[in-house]
Order: sequence, then C-alpha cells, then structure tokens
Amino acid sequence: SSFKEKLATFCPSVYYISSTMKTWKESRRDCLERGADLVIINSKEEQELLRRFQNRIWIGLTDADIEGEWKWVDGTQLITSYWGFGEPNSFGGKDEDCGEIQFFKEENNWNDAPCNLKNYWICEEKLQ
Ligand code: 2F8
Ligand code: CA
Repeated sequence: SSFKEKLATFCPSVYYISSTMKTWKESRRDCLERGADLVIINSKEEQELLRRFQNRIWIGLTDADIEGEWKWVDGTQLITSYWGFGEPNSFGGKDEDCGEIQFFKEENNWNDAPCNLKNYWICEEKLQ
C-alpha cells in the first residue's frame, strides 16, 4: 500500500457523542464551536466504530448544495459509502438533504433524512 494510505490510517481523531438532540445545522454549529466538525466517515474502521451507537446520529454528509451530489462537510466527495438498502431516497418525494446513521447494527446503515429532524450527533476533532 502507498505512503498516503498509511498516513490516512494513522491520523488520529477524537469523537464527541451528544447527549441531546438537534437539527443537522445546530449539530454542526455545536461541533464547530468545539474546534471539530460533524463526523466524516472515510474508513471501514470508522464505520464500524459508529455502528455501535443505538440512536439515529447526524454525520457530516449533505446534498443541500446540489440535489443528489453527496459531499462531506470538508467539501470532499464520498470515496466509500455505507448507504442502507434503498437509500438515499428523498423518502416520499420530500427533501432529505442530511446524512444520518440509522438502522444501528447493520453494516450499511446510512440514511438521508430531513435536515430539520432532531437527532443525536457525533463531532470529530482531527488531532493532526
Ligand atoms: O424506510 C426508510 C425511510 O424511513 C423513514 O421514512 C419513513 C425516513 N424518514 C424519516 O425518518 C423522516 C426515511 O428517510 C427513510 O428512507
Ligand atoms: Ca431516506
């Protein structure tokens, strides 16, 4: 494997799990105030770590800018994705522009949900 891949593997982060529920935007604001941002999932390890929580959780994923073009909060495109079966689906023709982890325990458990829904959230602070 390349040097770049190894760097990514060993780049440590600290994660904060909320104890209250907020909309996606409010959740993101909380993270930014901590010098962090909503969690960006870019490895299998990270997805596995986040699977153990038993609530619906906002992640740093949105297609609010361009419908159908999912981007992380740092502006990067999805490399690997873990969408649940049939997701993202803008359920019922509604605006579902924010990414959450749903259907806990399932390997592929991301869902697009309405951004004004109040969920728990996870912030990620990169240490390097
Ligand atoms: O079945 C998946 C579907 O479940 C809910 O809609 C019934 C979700 N919507 C909300 O939680 C508001 C959908 O996003 C999801 O696709
Ligand atoms: Ca959905």
